[in-house]
Amino acid sequence: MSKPVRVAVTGPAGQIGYSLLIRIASGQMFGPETPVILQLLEIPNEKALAALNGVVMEIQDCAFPLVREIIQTSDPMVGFKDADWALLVGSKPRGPGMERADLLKDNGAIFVGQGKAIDAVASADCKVVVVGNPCNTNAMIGASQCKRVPKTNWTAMVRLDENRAKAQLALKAGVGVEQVSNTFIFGNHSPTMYPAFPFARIGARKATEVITDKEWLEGAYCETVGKRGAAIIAARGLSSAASAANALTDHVRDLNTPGKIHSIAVSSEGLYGFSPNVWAGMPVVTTAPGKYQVIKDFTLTEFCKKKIAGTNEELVGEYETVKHLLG
Ligand code: NAX
Repeated sequence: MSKPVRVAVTGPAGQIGYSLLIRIASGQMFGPETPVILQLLEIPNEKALAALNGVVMEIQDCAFPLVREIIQTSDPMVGFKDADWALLVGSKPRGPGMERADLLKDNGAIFVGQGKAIDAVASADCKVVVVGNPCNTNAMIGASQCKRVPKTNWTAMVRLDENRAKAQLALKAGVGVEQVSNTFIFGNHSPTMYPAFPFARIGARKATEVITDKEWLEGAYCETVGKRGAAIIAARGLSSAASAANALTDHVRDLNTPGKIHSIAVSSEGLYGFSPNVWAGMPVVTTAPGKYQVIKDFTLTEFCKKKIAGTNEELVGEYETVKHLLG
């Protein structure tokens, strides 16, 4: 057994939290040999804290052997104390009549506070994953507050989009998902994202050689992946939760597994035609546990450039709305 990993989770009483905590506690995220200390940070609201207490009772009732301790708090300085990983799931949902810009500003303020708290009390090498939307821009805001924790330790989650992209290609080709690889997501976690099918592979072949219906790839495929979240809300009456928790488990596990090739949203540094100001989904390879490098050598087709320009425009708009919050 290795040393316990301290995992801070925000929004643990929410929908995603409910599925996520079981995955962490059972060993699916950090492996069957790694004990965990759960540091659960909710808002100081009676209902949310009571719901969190119920979730904690359920984790206790699972009698997971890897769980060493569970901390429940509404104080970020306690929630993030010495955290090795901080999974920032909690955020304010978009209310009726609320403009996207207001959502960006309200959530931006949350990530200013959490970024400062992480920098003050988390482990100096804490890995931070942002799920709460708008996740790309929230990660940019949070990372900008940090002087001690490196910016490259902050990532945002586009893995749910990658998994959706993979599943849609497998369905169309009539193969198992295990045959599909390199389904990279470029850009924002929003309908403007680009699931870059020209780089995808099905078995040993390019996906575009197996699926030759260009109109479907450029049209229905991109649209289905981009609008999958809305389709789930329409069908279920609630947003994606179990699949989001699963994707976060994949994100963290692959980021801890050297050699894994996957998509995460990071500071773009101007790569692939993105503005250097924005945080964008990119293909990366994990180089060491928790460390990655962006894969820079994919050649963009004209269609790729057009799609990246579209999602970049939206990200630049988000940056302009929140730039006064950057540290
Ligand atoms: P819920 O509304 O069910 O739960 C959110 C929880 O966060 C609540 O318990 C709330 O009290 C808590 N919370 C709010 N502000 C907080 C703060 N400052 N500190 C700590 N806790 C706080 O939402 P849920 O369905 O769990 O979704 C959570 C977030 O994930 C949303 O922003 C959602 O948009 C986002 N998603 C992101 C995805 C991605 O791929 N990046 C996909 C799934 C999901 O839509």
